[in-house]
Order: sequence, then C-alpha cells, then structure tokens
Amino acid sequence: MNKKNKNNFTNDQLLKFYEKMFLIRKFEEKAAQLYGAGKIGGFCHLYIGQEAVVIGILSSINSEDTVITAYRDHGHILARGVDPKLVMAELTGRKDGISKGKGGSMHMFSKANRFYGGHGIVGAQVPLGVGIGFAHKYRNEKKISRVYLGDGAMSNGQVFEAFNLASLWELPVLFIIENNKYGMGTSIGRSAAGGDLYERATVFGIKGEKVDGMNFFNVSESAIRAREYIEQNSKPYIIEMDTYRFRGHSMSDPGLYRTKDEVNKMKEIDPVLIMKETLLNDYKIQEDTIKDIESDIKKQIKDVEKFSLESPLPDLKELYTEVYL
Ligand SMILES: Cc1ncc(C[n+]2csc(CCOP(=O)(O)OP(=O)(O)O)c2C)c(N)n1
Ligand SMILES: [Mg+2]
Repeated sequence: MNKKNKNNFTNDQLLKFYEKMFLIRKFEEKAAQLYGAGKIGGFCHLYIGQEAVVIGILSSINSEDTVITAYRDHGHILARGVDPKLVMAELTGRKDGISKGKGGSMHMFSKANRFYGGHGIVGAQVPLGVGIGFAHKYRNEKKISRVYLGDGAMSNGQVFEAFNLASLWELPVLFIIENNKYGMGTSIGRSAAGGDLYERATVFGIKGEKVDGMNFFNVSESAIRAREYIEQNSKPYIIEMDTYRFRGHSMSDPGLYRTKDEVNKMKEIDPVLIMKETLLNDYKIQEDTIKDIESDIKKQIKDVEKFSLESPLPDLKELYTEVYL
C-alpha cells in the first residue's frame, strides 16, 4: 500500500494535496468561464494540466520558503495558500483583488505568503529569484528560493547569467522548469537546440534531473531530494518537469500548432486523475471521502465567483498609487 509513498505522507496529508490540485483545476475552469462571459479582461494564462508540478513542489516547502514564477501564476499563488476569493477578484479587476485589482492575471503577489509574483516578461523572474536566494544566504535564513520558469524562458539570455551567479555564489535556489512543450505556438523542437533543458544549467555546475511532472508522487520525491541537496550542500539545483498544458497559451489561441489527438493523448495522463486513482487504488482511500472533498471545493468556487463579481471596482485614485508615473 505504501509502495509509492516514499515520502511518508499520511493519507490525510495526501488528501490535502489532492484537494489543492482539485481546487486549482476548478478555479481555472471557472476563470475560463468568467473570461468567456466578459467578466475578466486582458491576458489570462491557465494552469490546467500542470497541477502536479506546483503541488508536488509544495509538498517539500516550508511556509517560510519563497516562490517566484512567470505569468501562468494562478495555481502558484493558490498553492501558496492565498484565499481563492482574492485571486479571482484580482482576475475580475476588483478592489479586493490580491493586487488591489490593478495587476490582473499576470501580476499576482503576496509578500505575506512569500509569493513574489507573477511576472509578464519571459525569464525576468529568474534573476529576481536568484536575488531572493542571495537575500536568504546574506541574512543567514534557512530558506530556499523556488524559481519557476517555462521551456521558452530556458532560451532567454538573462537566465544563463542568473545560473552563473547562483552557482558561483552557492545560493539556496531551486530552479523548476515547467516544460509544457510549447512557448506560445512554438514547440520546443522548433525553439531549443541540444538535449534536455536542465542540462543547460549543468555547464554552470548546477546539478539537476528530469522528472515526470504529471505525477504528484514523482514530483514530490524529486522536490524533497532537491531540498535535501540544497540544504546539505548550500548549492542550487534544477528540476525539469515533463508536463503539458491542456488549454491554449492564453485565452485567444486557435491551437493550430498542435493536433487534437496530441492533446487528447496527454489528457489520458491528466495529473488530477492520476492522483485520484492512486489514492483510490494504492492507498485504499474511500471514494466517498474524495467525493466529499470535491463537492466542498465546487461549493467554495461558487462563493469565489460571487465574491469576485460583487467586490467593487478600485477607486479612481488608485490609478496614481503604486505605479511609476
Ligand atoms: C522577453 C519576452 N519575450 C517575449 C514575450 C512574449 N511571450 C509571452 S509568453 C511567451 C512564451 C513563453 O513560453 P514558456 O516560457 O514555455 O512558458 P509557458 O507559456 O509555456 O508557461 C512569449 C514568447 C514576453 N512576454 N517577454
Ligand atoms: Mg512552455
């Protein structure tokens, strides 16, 4: 029964991780619906298909550890424990949004929850995340900076400068490549030369590995191994997650760059379903227990929607605060 549970999580802990994955899935489906209804404007990049990555990594994180990512960030801020109501209200551009309704989909931020964004410039979060790692080391904090980046970002120059300094200064940074095989409509095969993406960091002396990012258990094992490596060696580490996004790059994506067959094939290894099946079959968790969790989340999402539509728009004077003029 515990064959796959090498990390010694209790069933209750595993159910909490499943609950978070299911929350992200349902939150994103609701965001897509609200976008279609014209309630959300601007860019909106959904995380559907990649949930095992963020929750597998979460299983290795202390609450004091820091996280930074790019614009596909809703799942990341939810994983960090920010109230889904405040995240959805950010998407609908309301006063109660986590960035006061002024940041939108790409600019979620919560210093209280150690989540440092939400960044729209491809790759720009990577040197920032290394800077956060530098701060942890400089202040003698026992924290690790988790820095997420896409396969597309892995061909961005500043990323290599950041790898160099992270390794040279022996910073406590875990780089996590979410290789979902596409940067907008460009497949990885058309944009990246050479072998696996994580190997690009090994030339700077950063150790790493590639992992099945569709399976929570595999991600979690690798994340815990990475944390131990960073803590014991005071050096950065990199994990490449083999993952996939089921929806378009953002909301206006005709999807002409891949076939429906390809997407359907990947849906056979849907990370939320894999987690659920593992809990049912390997951990012998009762189906009713899982159903109860799912129906609670569905109810919660209804409240989230209501809140995000009833929250007022930001005051006009907010146009002049917290912005460069
Ligand atoms: C510096 C920069 N160049 C180009 C863009 C336009 N752009 C937005 S998303 C994107 C693709 C990035 O793909 P990837 O890093 O794989 O992340 P994913 O969208 O798959 O999560 C590009 C090129 C940008 N935002 N910033
Ligand atoms: Mg990508």
